[in-house]
Amino acid sequence: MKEWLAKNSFFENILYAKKIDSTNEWAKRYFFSNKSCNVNTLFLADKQTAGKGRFSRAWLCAANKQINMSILIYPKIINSNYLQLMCLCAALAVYYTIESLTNLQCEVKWPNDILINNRKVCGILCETLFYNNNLKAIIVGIGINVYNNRFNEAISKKATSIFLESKKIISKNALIICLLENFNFYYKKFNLAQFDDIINEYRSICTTLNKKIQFKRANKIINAVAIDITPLGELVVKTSSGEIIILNHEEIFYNSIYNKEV
Ligand code: BT5
Repeated sequence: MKEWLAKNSFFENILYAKKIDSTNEWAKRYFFSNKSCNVNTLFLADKQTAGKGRFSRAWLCAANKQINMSILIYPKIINSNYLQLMCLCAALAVYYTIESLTNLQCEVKWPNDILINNRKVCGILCETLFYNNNLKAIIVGIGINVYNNRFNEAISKKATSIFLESKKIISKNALIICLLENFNFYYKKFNLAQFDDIINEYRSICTTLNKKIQFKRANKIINAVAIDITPLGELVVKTSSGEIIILNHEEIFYNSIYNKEV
């Protein structure tokens, strides 16, 4: 696969580990020890011992069952305002990859959770990398549950895998190759500043739109309806008191019960 990727993807550099703490942390360390290199690099690991989610949460990982990857990229247009758009590119790429290789119907929950039958099959974590106060690179971390047939109790009610949903063994390599092709497609659009195309496509697959949601603000739980996605990928919601609010990174919930996170 390494040879295929080197020839056919935009990665000049592909690194693989059997076991690592977190592919995002590995990419970060790599960036800081190769500051002048500017080479798009793909990090893949069979197991993560300290996978990270958003807001310092844990991403749980069973050895060899999941795709754990981080993409270290140096976009032509580099600006923190567009970080969310890059996450949406990754969500689009994962969505089309799972749908095309499995025929499963996925949902994209804003901003970048991929769900099947209301359970999370993939999480995405994008991080910015600064050097000398300048934003230099972005890490797009993608975790996909592929072969898991059970989950740790803490997440057993909200996680799923491609295997559990399809009862099929889909090759991880095939998924990774398709995912990189799809990501490259949206990444090219990003570098050409075709942001409207990205947002319009994202709007068409994001099932959060028109849904009743909840989020937390100043320790209060607010009920709202999701009404739009802004050109920068933020979520526009209308609260039950009629106020329009723009969310850019808050966690949102579909259920009326405010879930406790691990
Ligand atoms: C995410 O965070 O969904 C981003 C996860 C990104 C993981 C990838 S793996 C490769 C790369 N290297 C890393 O270290 N990270 C990235 P968040 O929205 O905060 O979701 C985390 C929450 O999802 C947890 O608090 C759990 O409730 C749940 N969770 C944890 N592990 C899970 C899993 N394997 N499958 C489904 N849900 C999980």
